[in-house]
Amino acid sequence: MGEEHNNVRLHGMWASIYSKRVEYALKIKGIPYEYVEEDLMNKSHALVQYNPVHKKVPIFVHNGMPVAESLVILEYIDEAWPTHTPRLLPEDPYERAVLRFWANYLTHQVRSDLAFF
Ligand SMILES: N[C@@H](CCC(=O)N[C@@H](CS)C(=O)NCC(=O)O)C(=O)O
Repeated sequence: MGEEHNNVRLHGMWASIYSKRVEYALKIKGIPYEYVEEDLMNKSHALVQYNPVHKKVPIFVHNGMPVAESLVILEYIDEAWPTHTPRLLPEDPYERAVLRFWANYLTHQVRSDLAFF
């Protein structure tokens, strides 16, 4: 897919570590994007429409197609922009599995440590 056909928008929230994950990934890979700050006390129609299951940020919208869940988004970015280095996930399947384990562990740890964020 050519760069000129990429319309990338990120719906996030300034204090969300999950949103930050995706912001950093886009910056590290040099992918231009539009950022939409969400008020989680007054969620936008777009947020609810794009993530009807969880209604949470981050939501990544690529050419009108929404992707939810920060770790899923990171993998999507790596796969959709394969020539943009560095790669976010290792090539080696075992190393990818180890990374996924620790990413999941941290996600669940943070979730139990911080009730709201
Ligand atoms: N597992 C999700 C967690 C996302 C999440 O918890 N987002 C929070 C902000 S940090 C949110 O949108 N909360 C709004 C709500 O729970 O209504 C991910 O990794 O993207």
